[in-house]
Order: sequence, then structure tokens, then C-alpha cells
Amino acid sequence: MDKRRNSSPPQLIRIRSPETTNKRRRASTFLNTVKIKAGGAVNFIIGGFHQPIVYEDKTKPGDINVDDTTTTTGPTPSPPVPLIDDPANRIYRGLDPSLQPLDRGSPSAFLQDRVEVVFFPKPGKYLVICGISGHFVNDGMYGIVRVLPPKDDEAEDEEEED
Ligand SMILES: [Cu+2]
Repeated sequence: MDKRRNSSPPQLIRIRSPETTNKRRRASTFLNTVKIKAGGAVNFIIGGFHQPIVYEDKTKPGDINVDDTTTTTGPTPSPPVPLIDDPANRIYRGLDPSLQPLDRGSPSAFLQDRVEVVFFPKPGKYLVICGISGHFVNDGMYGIVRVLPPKDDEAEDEEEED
């Protein structure tokens, strides 16, 4: 048995700011699907003002109550912007990006780039959305984490997409 199979690098989802990517790359960035095995983790590489929120297995984008919001609580942006705050079946809520360290130099730089790591112990199909309301509602910023059973054979990787 090849033990290296169980030490594959963590899967990544990159969340970039729209202004730093062209339209084609946005589509592939935001409508992202990653596959991992149960017991693995996903690294969310966040460039700028975003907030990953993960929902339980089988949650669909249309299930999210986008009217259930709170607002950012940090000094920037001003005025605050709405963050989706639907707790139903939510299993992870990322950091409020407005509370990340800011450099208010000239020109001001926003030090919101970060990595958030989420552990997935159980198989399933997990919806990940950006909690910035406008990013999810207007830009369709979401992705899927498919967590496969922790089997040793790779046959599961060949199963159908839906
Ligand atoms: Cu976003």
C-alpha cells in the first residue's frame, strides 16, 4: 500500500478580490469545487475583503437566507456593509474582514489577506459562500467542498458530478 496517498497536500480555495482578476478568472475562482477525503482540511486563501462561510452537507445556494444579515464592525469600510448571518446549518463562519489589521498609510493598504483552515471530518457536499452580501448575491461568490469517504481506493474520485 502506498502510504503517500494519505499525505496529499491540503486542498485550496482561493478567494480573490474582483478588482484583481479578470472576468474569466473570477468565474473559475468563485465557482470552485474541491475534493478532499474525510478527515482532511481546506485552506481558504483569502485576498482582501471576503468572509468564507461553510454550510452543512447538501445545503444549496438558494437555501441561504440572504436577508438575514449583520454588518461589519470594524472601522473600514465606512459605512459598514452587510454580512450574511444565516445560522441555519452553518458549520463555520470566517473572520469579519473589517476587523483584520489595517494599515492606514498613504496609500492605505488593507492587510486582510489571510488563510483560514476548515477541517472536514465527515463525507458530504459542503457549500461555501462569501459572507459579504454583495459578493454572494450579486457576484455568485460560492464554491463546493466535496468530502469523500476515507477509503483507500481512488475509485471514489471518478464518481459523477451533478
Ligand atoms: Cu467576497
